[in-house]
Amino acid sequence: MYHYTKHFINGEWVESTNNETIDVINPATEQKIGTISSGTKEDVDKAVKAARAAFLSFSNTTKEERIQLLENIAREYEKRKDNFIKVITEELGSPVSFSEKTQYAMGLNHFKEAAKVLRDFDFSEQREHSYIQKEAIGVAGLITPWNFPTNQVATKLASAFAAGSTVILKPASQTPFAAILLTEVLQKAGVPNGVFNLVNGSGSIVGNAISSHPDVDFVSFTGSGQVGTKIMENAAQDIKKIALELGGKSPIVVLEDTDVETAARTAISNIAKNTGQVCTAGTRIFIPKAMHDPFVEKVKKLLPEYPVGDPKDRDTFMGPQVSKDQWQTVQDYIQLGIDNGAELIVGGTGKPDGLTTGYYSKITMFTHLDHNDTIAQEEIFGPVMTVFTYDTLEEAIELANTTIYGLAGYVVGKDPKQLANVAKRIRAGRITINEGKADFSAPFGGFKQSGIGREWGDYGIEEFLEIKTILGMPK
Ligand code: TAP
Repeated sequence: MYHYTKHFINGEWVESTNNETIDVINPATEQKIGTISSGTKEDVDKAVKAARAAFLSFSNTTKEERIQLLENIAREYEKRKDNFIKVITEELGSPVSFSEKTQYAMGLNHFKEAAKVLRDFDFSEQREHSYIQKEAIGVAGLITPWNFPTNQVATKLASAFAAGSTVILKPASQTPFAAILLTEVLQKAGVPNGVFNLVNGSGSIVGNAISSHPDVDFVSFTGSGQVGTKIMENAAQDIKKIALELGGKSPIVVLEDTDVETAARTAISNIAKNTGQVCTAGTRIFIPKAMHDPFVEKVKKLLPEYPVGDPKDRDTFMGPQVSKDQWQTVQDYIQLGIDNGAELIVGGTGKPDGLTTGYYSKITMFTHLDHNDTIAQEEIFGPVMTVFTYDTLEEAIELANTTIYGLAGYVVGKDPKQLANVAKRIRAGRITINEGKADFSAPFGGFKQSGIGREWGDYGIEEFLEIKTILGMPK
């Protein structure tokens, strides 16, 4: 049982100003695995004060000192590999193989990448008549979701530290323990007192206190559009800079030269990965009309190769939803699809056979529905896909772009010209062609209602910087 009733402020674990706690549930067992403190506005005030006091010295550290710090963090993180995998599997229900290859690895890569990028990063530039200086933005508030507990936190921390900003982190209260383990990593790596502060608690209290705090200079948020709007409203009161990484309803465009097995595997793995709780998941697939029936048959045939079940089992491909609420949300969307007359290819409501305990959903695909239907337009954040056919690529691209979101997109096929053409025309921040190797130096973020700003690599560092122009600078 994990029991953390303290917050990490100014380099030490301190008592919360509130005795109340929040229970954390393992979604695979439905059992309580621990508690965290339900922090308050006063706890946030203390953390902001510590971050402000540490800012002057930390923002004046050299680039080399911060590279060293990021490398120390990566080293300490690696030492705790097994602990990270265990904790993420327990609190999120992420299958152990996914916790290792993706969840754990992504967190590590952000620290390594920031150290690498920093070596060639220029914080100043001499122009003919001006000197341009980039300097740390100040105190940053980081508010993160539960779906990638180390990735979401690490990308923000790595960029903040690389820039020289100090932070207050509020992780999602459903998955707080990976962030607590990360706090141990940062302590051991020698992050100076006050540079990193952690306040646990609910979004409506702690998150709200951070985004409305007059002494927080920048808020970097990842999560839902509704909360993103609230953060924008709060930030507007004192013209605080914000970066928002919100939801998506990403398209997968399948070209006619694609073999049907590739199309079916791309579809299933996209929605089943992390139980569909992925902001970049491709959830609307567009396939040539002639491919529809073979695609449906192939999906049915391949589905047993993607087992749903106990996250501790190495062979499990898909675990449970993160919580009972999230499970209910997914069920409601599936029921809505059925009620509106969409046809089920696989899946449906209820739990998969034999899984009575745990918040498990079925991998679900719908076909023969209208692209304007709610389940084709709203982010479900579960293993649910909608299938559409097209006659011409023009039609596919137009429908792919008919969404309020613009986070990601996928193109699957062989013809290089068509692949590049479709990739360039999807209005979204990250397009993947076929397998598309991961690149932690490439910017991550969305168009339209998928967000504002970019994370990862040098673009991520830029978010934590202010730009100053000096005219008449003595040379
Ligand atoms: P959110 O409610 O947006 O939660 C994300 C983070 O914001 C959590 O740390 C949350 O705290 C905090 N928060 C909640 N209310 C806040 C407020 N008023 N002010 C400041 N911070 C606040 O997302 P969720 O409930 O976890 O998931 C709901 C939906 O959001 C999902 O179904 C999915 O569509 C979307 N979502 C998107 C993403 C990405 S990566 N784009 C990630 C997760 C969820 P607590 O949860 O601790 O209260």
